[in-house]
Amino acid sequence: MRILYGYFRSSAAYRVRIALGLKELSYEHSGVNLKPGVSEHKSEDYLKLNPQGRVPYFVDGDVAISQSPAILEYLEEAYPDAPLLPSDMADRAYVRQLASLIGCDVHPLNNLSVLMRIKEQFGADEAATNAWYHHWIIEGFTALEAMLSNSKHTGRFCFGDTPSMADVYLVPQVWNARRFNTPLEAFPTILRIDEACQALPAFIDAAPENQPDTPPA
Ligand SMILES: N[C@@H](CCC(=O)N[C@@H](CS)C(=O)NCC(=O)O)C(=O)O
Repeated sequence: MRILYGYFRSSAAYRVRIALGLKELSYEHSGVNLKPGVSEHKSEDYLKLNPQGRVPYFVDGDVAISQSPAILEYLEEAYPDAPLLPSDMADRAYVRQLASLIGCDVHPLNNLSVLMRIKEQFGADEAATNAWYHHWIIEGFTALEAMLSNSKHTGRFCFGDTPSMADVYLVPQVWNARRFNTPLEAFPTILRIDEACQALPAFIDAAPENQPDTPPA
């Protein structure tokens, strides 16, 4: 039995949902409400599962792990069909480079707990918090756009014409950037790839607006 503990708006859980969809792996959804004031991720029960108090947390039979990069690598090894990494070692490193730019250098700075911390510790108001958010997205996407627009590997997707781990990281970050009204016109390659992904069922099914815990509009 597979269970994904996640939150509709969590980019890290969104990555895992996309990968599960691309690999056509069924799973049960367990909603963990991160909304300030509700904070189910800090509840005693959830902390027993994941002491870090973050989502996603993934269970696959006897395997139980947190951290989306670890979950994605696990899925890739355990379920190699519909591979998300290329067969060539150097190509795999390239795809991981794109994914890491987002997963290590953009997303952690714009996480809920970081945004709340700059409000609490430095008194950042909404405008300052948004400026912080936009800064890190624009810095990361500027580099990513340069990599993608100059690479021979770029096709319909980040690497060739089938979705890879890089697209799994990219699409949730673009969704999140739009949520915070980040200007994205300077990133045509990123937007083109995002659009190509949005046409695929795995990406549509994984979208925040299509989750069981999505609040009604
Ligand atoms: N590096 C972790 C990051 C997980 C993470 O920060 N998840 C966010 C949602 S995207 C979260 O649970 N935030 C709760 C908090 O910051 O308090 C991963 O990729 O799984």
